[in-house]
Amino acid sequence: MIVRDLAEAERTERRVDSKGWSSVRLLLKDDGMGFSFHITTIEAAAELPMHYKHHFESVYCISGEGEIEDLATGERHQIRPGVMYALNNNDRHILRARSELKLACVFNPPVTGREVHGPDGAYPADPAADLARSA
Ligand code: 9YT
Repeated sequence: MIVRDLAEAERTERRVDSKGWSSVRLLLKDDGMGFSFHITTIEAAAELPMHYKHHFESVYCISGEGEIEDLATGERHQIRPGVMYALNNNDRHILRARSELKLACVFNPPVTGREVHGPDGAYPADPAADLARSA
């Protein structure tokens, strides 16, 4: 069994800060669960274009208000506590925070540690995960 405390994890390398967001990665690839699990904070007024080309992500809103725009269709969905979105098509999107957002996020394949977005809005592919898929 794995038990971790968010407040403790926040004081370790599990906390990753980037422009407009920070994330505490409570579960990572090396935990062997097949997914990673993060508690992410998006700053109020942040506008984040993202495109997880190599990962599926599912996001549950714990607190705060914002919206997600699907860049393929232009559709905008309101984000508020209780709402979940899943990027099941590696969807290109923009996340806008009207107030600070607290989100619980799951990535498959799991992120390995310190990933932040590249200029294309993606996290790098895990070469080991690619090998496993093609085997
Ligand atoms: C919602 C989202 O994707 N925010 C960026 C950070 C990401 N959730 C992460 O790495 O935890």
